[in-house]
Amino acid sequence: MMIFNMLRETVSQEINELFNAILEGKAELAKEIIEEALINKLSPSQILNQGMIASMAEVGDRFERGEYYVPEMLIAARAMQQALSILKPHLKQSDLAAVGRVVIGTVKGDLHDIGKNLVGMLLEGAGFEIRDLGTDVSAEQFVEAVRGDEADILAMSALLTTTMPNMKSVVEALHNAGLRDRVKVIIGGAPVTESYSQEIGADGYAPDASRAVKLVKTLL
Ligand code: B1M
Repeated sequence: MMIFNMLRETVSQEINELFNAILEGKAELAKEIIEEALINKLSPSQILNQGMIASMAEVGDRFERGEYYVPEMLIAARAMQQALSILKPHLKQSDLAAVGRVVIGTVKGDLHDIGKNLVGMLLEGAGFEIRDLGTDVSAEQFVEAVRGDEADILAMSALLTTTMPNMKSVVEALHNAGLRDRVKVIIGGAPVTESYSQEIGADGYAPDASRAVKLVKTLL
């Protein structure tokens, strides 16, 4: 019992330290803690969800309360990106040959890419071939990528209420290009909802990266 309690304390201490390292933008420290946590057999999903994603949510809350400004958000985001690169190999679930092609990007006007990268990483880990168009992707760029890559899935991310409507423009552009029936469209990101997905005629919405993988598998 005593050993079990000590183990639980170590786990929560490492998660807390990781949470704070990302919050304070300490990339090197965050990477070291992840390496240590993996050695101590913490699960990659626990590290990701409790230590990293929770920390970014706190960054957002501090920004809303006026305690953090854009530079602090940016520094925390950099720490998060670098820490993710350490975790990436551990998020892979299979080494299978590609089971489908996914074109992914963050919509026009939007520079947030951590959630989008995470979705891409987990899909790649599940055996999908990913073409990442990056951020601030126009409707024309999405359409051209679908046409050229013969993608099975078009995956769009938006983090701002002001850029979310650009998802609708992409669906319309696909219709206009005669490509809508050739590809399944999925959407996600903090302000996005299931009902918005239905409203714009997307094929599905996922609230997080692991459910995006499940959704893609279901759609294909
Ligand atoms: Co900005 N930002 N930001 N930001 N930022 C938010 C989104 C905000 C909610 C903060 C807040 O006020 N609480 C707010 C948006 C408000 C709104 O629209 N309602 C905001 C704002 C206002 C802004 C600026 C306008 C600030 C300014 O300049 N005054 C500006 C806009 C710039 C632009 O894009 N044009 C801005 C800038 C930035 C930075 C550049 C500094 C930085 C981004 C750096 C980067 O991404 N490389 C940043 C950050 C870091 C954030 C917060 C703090 C964290 C976002 C994040 O990475 N979360 C964010 C606050 C928050 O989200 N609570 C905030 C972690 C990530 C794993 O979660 O991306 O939600 P998320 O992804 C999730 C799910 O949403 C889902 O899966 C992931 C989890 O598994 N998901 C999908 C995401 N995409 C998906 C796609 C799918 C399926 C699921 O299928 C295709």
